[in-house]
Amino acid sequence: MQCSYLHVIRLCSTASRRYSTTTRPAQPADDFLWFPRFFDLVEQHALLSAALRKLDAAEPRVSRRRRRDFLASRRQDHQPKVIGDPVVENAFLPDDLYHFEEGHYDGVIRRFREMRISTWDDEKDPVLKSALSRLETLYPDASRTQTHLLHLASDGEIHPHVDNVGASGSWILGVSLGSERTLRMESVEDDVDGIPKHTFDVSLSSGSVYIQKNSVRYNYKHSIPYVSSTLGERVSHDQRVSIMIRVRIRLQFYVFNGIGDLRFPTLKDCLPPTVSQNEVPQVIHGYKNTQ
Ligand SMILES: O=C(O)CCC(=O)C(=O)O
Repeated sequence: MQCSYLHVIRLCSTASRRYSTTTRPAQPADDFLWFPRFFDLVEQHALLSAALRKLDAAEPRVSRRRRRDFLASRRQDHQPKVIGDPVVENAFLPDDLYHFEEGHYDGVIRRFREMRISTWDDEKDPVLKSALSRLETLYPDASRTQTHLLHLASDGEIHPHVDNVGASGSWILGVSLGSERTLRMESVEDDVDGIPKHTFDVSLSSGSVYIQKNSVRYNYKHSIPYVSSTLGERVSHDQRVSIMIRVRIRLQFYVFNGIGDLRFPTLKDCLPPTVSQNEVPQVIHGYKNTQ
């Protein structure tokens, strides 16, 4: 498949607070990659169904029963299951049939389900298998990774944060499936008015992939706002699932002190050498391990 790759769309200089496509912030261009149409519809369906199956299986029995009853009544109403549905969002059931959590334990995410996975149940599905292998070709390096699934409700949102620097390494890849949302990136560094010095927005349509690494991963907060228009009006969304792949922190971060004793790493040890202490992100967010 033809895979175009662009760095960013809509960059914003906070000097004017006006969005422009010409103002480039100091560093992110090489450290933010965006593949707007990486997966075709067939691959999106395979990835989304596999992700929903995983998330559904982890829910309380009562939620699973409600979904089964809903699907049975839909069959009785002779509503056909749509095969090869071109609308990926049709894979979702109504919001109230999922057990969305109201708030993340650190307050960053609202109205969501999430889980960490180590395997896919449908690994023999040839479409899923080839989609996952193609995705691997985008990984910035061959280090070990960890995978999270995150399902946002139609009214779900993610507040600005930098992913826990003690929990994963220098790059984060996100696959978007379902409703299109906006990813907002804003520099940790503020200008004199306390407003992020640099921001840019990226449109996350279904089948797109983005990667934030190095300077962007450590020096930019990311968010998925509920209000996504640049003019501030509310735009209605449907549900969205993201598959988040993170590189693991390497064990070399375990350090020895001067007399050779092993000690556990501190936050400072986990930062790459290029990130100085005054650039340590203010907002730290980590995942609850649900598996
Ligand atoms: O869903 C996304 O693309 C972003 C998820 C996110 O912010 C996170 O997992 O920390």
